[in-house]
Amino acid sequence: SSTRHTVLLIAPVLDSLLEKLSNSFEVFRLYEQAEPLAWLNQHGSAVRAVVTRGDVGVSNAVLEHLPDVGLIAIFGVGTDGVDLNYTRQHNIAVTITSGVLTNDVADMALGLILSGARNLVAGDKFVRQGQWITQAPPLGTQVSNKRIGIVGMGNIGRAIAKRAAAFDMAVSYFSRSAKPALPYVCRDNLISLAQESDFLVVAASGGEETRGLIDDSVLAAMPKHAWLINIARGSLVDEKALITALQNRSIAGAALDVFEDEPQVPAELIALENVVLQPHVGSATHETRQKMRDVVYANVDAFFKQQTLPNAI
Ligand code: 8YV
Repeated sequence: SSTRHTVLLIAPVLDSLLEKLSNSFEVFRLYEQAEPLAWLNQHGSAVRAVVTRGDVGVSNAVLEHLPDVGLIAIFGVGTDGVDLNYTRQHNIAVTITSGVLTNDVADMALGLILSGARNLVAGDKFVRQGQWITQAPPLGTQVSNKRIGIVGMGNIGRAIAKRAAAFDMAVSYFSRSAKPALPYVCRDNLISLAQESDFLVVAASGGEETRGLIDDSVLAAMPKHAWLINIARGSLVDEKALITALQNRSIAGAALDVFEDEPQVPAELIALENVVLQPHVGSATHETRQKMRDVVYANVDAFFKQQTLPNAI
């Protein structure tokens, strides 16, 4: 009915979230509008809450058409797709799905380390294509007891460190703030961290502050046998420089869940054998996506009930 609160969905999310929201609110899908700008001009003033994904965000150009918006509920934890200066100035609350996806993303980081170093993807192909019948499988690289360098020591970085410690790995990290309570070695210099890491794992926030953090100089500092792992944001890694390093074998390989221009993945990366590629699925388990759905819903619901937002940033 016309008395229902209006929610604008910027990008597709879990079907059951759309369903749940639609049961209580008037939900519009901007991504299904043939003329998004015309739609915004006509209906934007009715929108009170926006729901979007961590990997998509919402542009100021869209927000400028929503004079009454008071909430951006993110399905995910990354806020790099939202201009937080703009939302502060315009009194727009932002919520994220904090807590629920940490373990899955950390699991993915360890999975990528093992996939790369232990040739899991190549080994699968080796069996399927019948090479095992006639050839000895290639040797991999040991993971246990190696040195892991973690870029970013937030919740996800810590969960990766904990798992790495169980593999008897030596853990060091680079972070915007030192965490003296943690039993890991803190490096204030990314080059030093890169030099001493057999596996360099990117787990920091995206956004302008960290854009291109892993540049040619960091890649050049990595040992020749080292792997780069990225489960954070493609924006943190200079993809061109990475491709060059991989082609020149100045590093051993890369295992990547995220890319600069998703879902586009450069043909040069696809052509390389020393690369493991995943379609941004760090948080993509049934269990976690349902929890993310419930967190997003709870925040939208609280907003319209004028209650405290459970997951405001
Ligand atoms: C995405 C993520 O939100 O948490 C994040 O920031 O990148 C992911 O969880 C996910 O791709 C949504 O589909």
